[in-house]
Order: sequence, then C-alpha cells, then structure tokens
Amino acid sequence: MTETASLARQTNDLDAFWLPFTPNRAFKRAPRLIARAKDMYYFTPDGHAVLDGLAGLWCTNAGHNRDLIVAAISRQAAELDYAAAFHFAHPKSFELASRVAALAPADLNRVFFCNSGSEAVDTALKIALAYHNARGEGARTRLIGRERGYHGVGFGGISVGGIVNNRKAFGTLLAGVDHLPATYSRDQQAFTAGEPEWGAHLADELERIVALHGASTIAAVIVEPMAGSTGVLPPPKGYLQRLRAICDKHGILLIFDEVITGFGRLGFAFAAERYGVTPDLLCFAKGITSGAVPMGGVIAREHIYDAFMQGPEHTIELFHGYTYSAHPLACAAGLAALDLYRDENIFDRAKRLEKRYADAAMTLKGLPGVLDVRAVGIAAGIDLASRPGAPGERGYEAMDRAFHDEDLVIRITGDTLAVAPPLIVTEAQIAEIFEKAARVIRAVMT
Ligand code: PXG
Repeated sequence: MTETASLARQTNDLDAFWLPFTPNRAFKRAPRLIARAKDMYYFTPDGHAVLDGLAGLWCTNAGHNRDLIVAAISRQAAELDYAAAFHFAHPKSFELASRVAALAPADLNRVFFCNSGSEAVDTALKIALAYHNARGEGARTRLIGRERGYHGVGFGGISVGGIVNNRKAFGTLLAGVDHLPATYSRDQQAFTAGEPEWGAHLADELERIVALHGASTIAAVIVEPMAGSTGVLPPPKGYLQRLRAICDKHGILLIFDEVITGFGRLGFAFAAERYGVTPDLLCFAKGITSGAVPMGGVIAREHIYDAFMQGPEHTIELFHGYTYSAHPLACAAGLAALDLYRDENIFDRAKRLEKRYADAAMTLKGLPGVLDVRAVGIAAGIDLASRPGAPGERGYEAMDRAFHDEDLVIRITGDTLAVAPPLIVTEAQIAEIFEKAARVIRAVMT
C-alpha cells in the first residue's frame, strides 16, 4: 500500500467515492452515514437509530437484515459462490424462476434474470424487438415510453424514460422513441388517495402515436403501472386497461416496469394483479431479494418465449445475458425473501394497511406549502411549493433535516417527497413517519 493510500484508509477519506445521483460536494461537507440496519431501522456509526421511510430505495420490502435472508446468503456463499448461467445453471435459479412465475398472473411464466432494474428494462426492450424480429415483423422497432416515466439509467431506459435531467446530457439516445403524456394533473386530482377518477382518456394518446408512425413500426409500449420515482403517480382508473386494449388492437407489446410496484408495494405480488391487466413482459428488481443482493429480471408470457424457440436446438435463441444472471447469492436471497413474503403475509399486510397509510399521509394536507399528497399501496408522494428561483432546494433541505433532526430517511425528487417504508411497518410507525414529516415540512417553509 502506498503511503497516500494508507493515509486515506486511516482518515476515511471521502474523496474517492463518486456518489450516484447525489450532490457530491454538499454530501461530503456533511455526510449522512449509515453503518448497520435491522428491520425498520438504520443505525448511524455512532449507534443512532434512524427510521427507514423508504425501504432502502424502494427495495427492502421485508425490512432490513432479516435473519432468514442473512442465513440463506451466508449458507449459499459457503456452498456455491458462483456458477455461470451461460450453458450451465445451478438448481436455485430454476427454483426461483418457478416461484416468481407462480406469483405472476396469467401466463407470465418465463423468467429471464439480470442484476438491476436498469438491466431488466433494457432486457425487456431487447426481448420485444427480437420477438417481432423472430416473427418476421422486424419493421416493428419503435418504442413508446411516457413523460415522467423512470426506467433506470441504461441507454434504453433513459430513452423511453421521461425525466429531462436523466436525458439531456447524454446525447441522442435511442432512435425511434416516442412518449405518451404523463397522467398527472394537479387541477384534476390533488389530494386523491388511490387511483384518480380523471385521466383514463390519456391512454387514447397511444392511438394518436399509432396513427402518426403506423402500427407496423411500433414494437412496444413501456409504463410503470404506478410511477414511483417522479413522485408516486397512481394510474387513473381504467387507464391501464385502455392501454392494454389499444396495444392488442395493433399488435404492440405492453411492458410493465414493476421494479418498484413488484413484491407487495401496492398490496399484491404485482400491480398487474391489482389492476387486472396482464402485460406481455414484466420487469422486476429491488424487492425480489428484499434489497439484500442485487437482482432483476423480466417475466415473459409463454407465447413470447415460444416465439424464440425455433431453429436448430444447439443454437442460442436470444443473444443476451449477463455474467451475473441468476447469481447464486441473489437466487438464495430471492428464495428466502419470497419465503418471508409468504410466511408473514406481507403483501396482504400492505393491502390491509393501505387505508391507514393514506389517512396518515393526508394529514399533511393543509400544512403550509403542501400542494398535493398522493397515496397508493404503501407509498405516498408529497409536492411542496418550490422556493422562488431555487427549485429543489426546499426538497433537499427537507430530506437533510428529516435525517439529522428527525432520524427519518425519506426520498426526494425536486421538491417532491416520497415516503414508502418497508412493508413490515407498524401502524404506530406509520403515524410516527408522518408526524416527523409534518415537523420537517413546517421547518422548511421558511
Ligand atoms: N425502473 C423503475 C420503475 C425504477 O423505479 C429502475 C427501473 C432502475 O432500477 P436500478 O436497479 O437499475 O436502479 C427503477 C429504480 C427514487 C429512486 O428515488 C428510484 C429508483 C432508484 C433509485 C432511486 O425514486 N428506481
């Protein structure tokens, strides 16, 4: 070790780590450090307990450091650290795929594994293109996303995504992408708990896009059933059904990005079940392992998979995959997480708590500067008025104060707060989270 490196270790130098999606300079001036976690709590290096109001980043749905998952990972690490998933496989990959397929509705029953939500999205987009290609409809190359959509940070995901800051610095992105309008209108739906009545007609914009480009050029439409990252936007009543019908009419695949909504966030294994709409491809990540090991994947309907199963049997059907697809530690963590979800009825628990959660979130209505509160499942978005000329400043201060003054982790996007705790949250903790949030909101309204 060089002298400098050894000094850096001793001083725990903050310079080398370039933090993702973080204002690095502000963070390094006043770091928010987390050293341990258990169930609903993080602990700072000095042992301070901090309530986790965001389930990690929408992923630790069963709570942190659950014994069953910890034990499964450590057993697996000792037994089989790695096995390739190209041309070989280990038993738990099949077991986990079967368990995931059993949770998904209808004939969504073929599971492709990757390592993150971004990879899941790029995988789904590539499967959609290759599916049409395999069926002799190779002219279907256009992909349709939605304004305010978040589909991770790969080039596919930011191309179909609809968040300007995630797109504008990164060149021309994928060609041939169009966007549906966002489904949110404050005038029409402020302070609605659950799915708003207004907005199903916005699905008809897909007909306009089809008329513009021609159905025979469009491969797929991708949406989050509930947009999480841009501030918890539940789908308008009937909207997803209408998208499904228009896709069917024109032979367009429908992809649900359930990276946040999967594994219980909306009270069901998948939002597809809550809304009674079956997509052709479903992206998942995060909750599959309750956040403990990186993993993502795509569930395909059987006929999609079958369309690839042609040609000589020794040939590869889909030229796509990752070194760590179906990683043994991720599969072990995934199986343990699914056991916990089942044995503790965690999805049902989320469903039962939904009304209590929405009521608690709505107590923020009427506080100064609160422009809207939305709640669905165990998720809430709270829009705060921006400080004149300084968009995002109030939100950032709220997140920082929540951590330092209230021992609470919440998420921000601009001046919108997101609150989505692990699904093991108790009624008392729900009340506590929103009482803390109320004090933070009052404090930043100066
Ligand atoms: N799709 C959706 C719907 C997501 O929410 C991704 C894809 C990408 O997943 P990965 O694993 O590649 O990060 C996500 C990720 C937030 C926040 O603050 C949300 C995500 C990630 C980080 C922060 O809302 N979602």
